[in-house]
Amino acid sequence: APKRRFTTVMAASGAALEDWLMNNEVKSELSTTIRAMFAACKEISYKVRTASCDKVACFNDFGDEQLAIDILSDKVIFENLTNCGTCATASSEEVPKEVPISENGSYSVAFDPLDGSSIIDTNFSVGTIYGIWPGSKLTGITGRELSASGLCIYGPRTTMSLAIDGVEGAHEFLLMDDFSGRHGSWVHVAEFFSVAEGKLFAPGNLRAAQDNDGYKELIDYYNSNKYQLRYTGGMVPDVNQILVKGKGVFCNPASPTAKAKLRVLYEVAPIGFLMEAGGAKSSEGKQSVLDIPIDSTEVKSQCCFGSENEVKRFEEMVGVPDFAE
Ligand code: P6P
Repeated sequence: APKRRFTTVMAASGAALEDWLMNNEVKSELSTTIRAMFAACKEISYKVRTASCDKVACFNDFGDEQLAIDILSDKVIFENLTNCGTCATASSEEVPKEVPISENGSYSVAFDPLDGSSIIDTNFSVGTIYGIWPGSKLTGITGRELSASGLCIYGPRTTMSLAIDGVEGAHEFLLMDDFSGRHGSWVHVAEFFSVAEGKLFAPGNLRAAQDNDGYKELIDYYNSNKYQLRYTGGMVPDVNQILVKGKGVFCNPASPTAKAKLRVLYEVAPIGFLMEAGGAKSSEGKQSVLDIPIDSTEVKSQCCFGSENEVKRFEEMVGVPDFAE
């Protein structure tokens, strides 16, 4: 497991985000977009801990009931990206926004501002997921073309897991926070290059096992081989644990009555890019999730992320049922 370099949240000894981006020779326009996402997530980290998580009796463009914090998080990200000259944005909370094409914008960002917000009231960890693509298109693309992707985890600590095309590994940054929501700074504290075999499993969409025999057999295999169950229902911490622990498997399969619910643009592709950069494998049942054509912002897919053997087991036992959307 990676050696962490911080003793307390206020005394991390890693490189500051800006220095780390420069040391890794990240192109300035990509660096600007990445830093905008870090700034937005820092603000959301504060708001998640202070804003109301009441339902606001309104629904997003996809019919999901929204919480005040959903809308707040979406707004914070959009504002930070607009200020940094992004070409286009697409949020899982609303129909794609085509921001005015900025004269110096080179990237477009798709994001799920607060994934798992339905479990905020239980005080479970939630997160932000984002993918940064070159150019101004957010459809007619695949995860293979990603320039960068990240996961921010709002848990007991706020951390960001980030992968950048051309920079080896997945990287963890800690928000060294004075908890004022204004003065915290991001420092690099760990890097991940491999996901080994290990008996930790996070089985999503469990109801799909009722009419997906392959999935039922896979769950039976995990149980009879004494795997550790580690599942909260929040995709961000549930997949991030596999990077940090360097082992295990997360899956969210489909069935005729429990269709694929995770969206490729906002969740599956950015997470696949990050996990594969961190040494994991990914699959939608027969191929890497990075090869799924993103023909619309709403394309959904089953997915699996984990060590090579665990992903292979998923492909052999679950595969791509003909009903998977
Ligand atoms: P299930 C949360 O709403 C979410 O989109 C993901 O964060 C999470 O992995 C999934 O749904 C949970 O789905 O069917 O396992 O409860």
